[in-house]
Amino acid sequence: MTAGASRMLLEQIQHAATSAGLDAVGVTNTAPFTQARRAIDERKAAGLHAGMWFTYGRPERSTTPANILTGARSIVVCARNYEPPNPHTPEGPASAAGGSGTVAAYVASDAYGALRAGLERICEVLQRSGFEAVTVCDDNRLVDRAAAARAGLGWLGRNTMLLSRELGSWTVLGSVVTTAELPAPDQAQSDGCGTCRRCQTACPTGALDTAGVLDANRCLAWLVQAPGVFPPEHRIALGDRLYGCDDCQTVCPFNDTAVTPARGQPVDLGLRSNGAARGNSVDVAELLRMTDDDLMAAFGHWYIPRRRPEYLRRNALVVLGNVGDPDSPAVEEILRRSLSSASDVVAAHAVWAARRLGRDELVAEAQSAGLGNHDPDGLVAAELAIPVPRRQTAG
Ligand code: B12
Ligand code: SF4
Ligand code: SF4
Repeated sequence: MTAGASRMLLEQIQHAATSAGLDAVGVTNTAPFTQARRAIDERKAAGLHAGMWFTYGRPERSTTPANILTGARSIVVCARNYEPPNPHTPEGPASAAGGSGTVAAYVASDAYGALRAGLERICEVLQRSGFEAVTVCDDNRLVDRAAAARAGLGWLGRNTMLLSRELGSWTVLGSVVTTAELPAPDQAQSDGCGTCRRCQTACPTGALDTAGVLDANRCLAWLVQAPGVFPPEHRIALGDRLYGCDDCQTVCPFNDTAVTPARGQPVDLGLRSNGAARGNSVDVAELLRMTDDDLMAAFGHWYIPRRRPEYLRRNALVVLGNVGDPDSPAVEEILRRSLSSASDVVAAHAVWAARRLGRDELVAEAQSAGLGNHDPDGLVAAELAIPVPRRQTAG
């Protein structure tokens, strides 16, 4: 392809991206992402990946884009902005007795759906011109942030987010890998963080104590998605977060000035049909009353470890302990029901929630009724053995 034809094709791509509502587009080559590879290897060696698979599973694959498509020459990388979280969520079930759980902003809007649709449009443009093209978005085959940084969409901040002066970090990222050779000048942006450390200070668990290196063992965004017991030492820090965490972004000064296009109402992700969730708030008591089928119908599009509803109930019980009304009959009913659950994960976290709310008598009653009789992995016994600081409630 001549340089002129290649530039014209890029213009068509940019036009397709803009008309599909994408907010930034850049191009990079398909050379391996060696710095990302090194970072993954180092984090794995230090155990900072906490057993996560994703891009950590096969680092050689996720950092070698040429493997995605035979003959690949370029990567078109795109960003799609989404609405930042509204801390006050006026429409949310804030007065719910069980408390209101918050959901990260990227979940409360369908940013990935819009991004994927835009990437498909770019694929069509390339394919019409006779090139092969595949989309890769939040996929284990590519390190999205490293690709975006190399394509000039921003720099990697101390919170590890891809950060742009224009868009901030409320973006999701995706790429089109293609056999077309597109102009890809070196346009990596310089670090804009300067002397700022706000994200590191704001992280409730110290997961960013080393700048630019995330310790997943302490990151709440991972812990709500990880299988097993929620680490007791991070339960109070979880606060009201049911799914995801936005703290290291809400404090970022570049997000104060970012251009966030108004895109109308948050998308109904099927959460509202049952009344349990509105905007980015979820009524945790109502969630805990749901059957497995209802819970998966409402929240099954989230990453729930091993597709087991007990893990979302686990998160909800920690939130209930942190923000629920200890005197509410509805909370009492949920605690009783959860303490008698056939799931050892649910029963174990119900022990913590009841004690955190100062309702130790419910635990004692449940023990008389057989709590812990089915405890193959000793989860309930372990909970009963640990001290739980009672939450101080007003009045
Ligand atoms: C695994 C994963 C996670 C894990 C681990 C995240 C992590 N930091 O590794 C968990 C579950 C914790 C997670 C959480 C979130 N995630 Co996530 N996640 C991914 C995934 C699948 C892979 C990330 C990866 O490859 N990590 C490997 C490490 C080595 O990469 P890195 O963290 O970017 O590391 C770079 C920096 O550390 C930098 N660096 C190294 N040393 C230093 C030193 C200094 C001083 C500095 C400044 C930088 C620096 O270089 C490294 C290599 O490039 C990607 C999708 C994908 N396929 O890429 C989405 C992705 C990164 N996640 C995304 C999002 C939206 C989130 C959340 C905001 C969701 C939420 N609200 O809960 C949080 C943010 C938490 C955070 N601060 O990162 C977006 C990020 C978009 C953006 N603008 O950056 C992505 C790209 C998904 C997507 N396609 O849009 N995520
Ligand atoms: S997502 Fe939350 S817990 Fe994870 S690094 Fe950011 S502030 Fe810390
Ligand atoms: S809060 Fe400050 S240090 Fe952290 S990513 Fe934003 S600008 Fe960089």
